[in-house]
Amino acid sequence: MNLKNKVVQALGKKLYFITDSSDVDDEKLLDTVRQACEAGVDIIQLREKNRSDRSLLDLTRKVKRIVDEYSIPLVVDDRIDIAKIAGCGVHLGQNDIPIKHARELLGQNSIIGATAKTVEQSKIAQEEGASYLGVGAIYPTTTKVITIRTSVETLNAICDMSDIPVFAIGGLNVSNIDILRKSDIAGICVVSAIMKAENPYMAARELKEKLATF
Ligand code: TZP
Ligand code: MG
Repeated sequence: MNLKNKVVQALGKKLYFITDSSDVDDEKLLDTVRQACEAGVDIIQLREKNRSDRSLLDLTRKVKRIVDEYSIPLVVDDRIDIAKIAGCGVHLGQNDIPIKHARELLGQNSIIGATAKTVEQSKIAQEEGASYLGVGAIYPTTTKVITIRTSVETLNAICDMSDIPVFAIGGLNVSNIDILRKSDIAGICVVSAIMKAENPYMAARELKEKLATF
């Protein structure tokens, strides 16, 4: 077993929460972020597609203040500039600035995540200095995103070649993650399973508890 898997085994699978405030106001979004932190999510991504630069920066700073209280890392989707100003990490897709340039701009200590759907994309992201990979969509998703499905077989192949943590994403919830039991993932990413839950705290707790049995 390599070092990555030893660390995952020792610490348990992680729960990575991604925001989407398309249907909620900022007050509700910040409350959901706090509930997710209270429930013990391991990392949070601010994924907000329809905001002005200023509004996104303000929101990132507000979310950063909350996650800092819990020592939970924050990454912002797409925006290396906002990440640099707000002092958080960044998550980049295949159409965003390449990982190597983000690494040059943000330095060695920043979290830089990469979306990868194939073994080839995963290799490149890793070689360019990605901190982790987000792989999916494992299931169809109701979240607004342009994506294609990734099979569990491809996910497993990516896990096998990867020395950095691999997170599965896409349509995952407490009822369907058993499909990933045998995968060497670092954890799972969810948007709607927490964002759209009536009780985000309980939803995150249930996911954490289930992941603890993996
Ligand atoms: N990338 C692939 S699927 C997805 C992203 C951002 C959305 C996941 O959202 P949900 O609600 O957990 O399916
Ligand atoms: Mg992107």
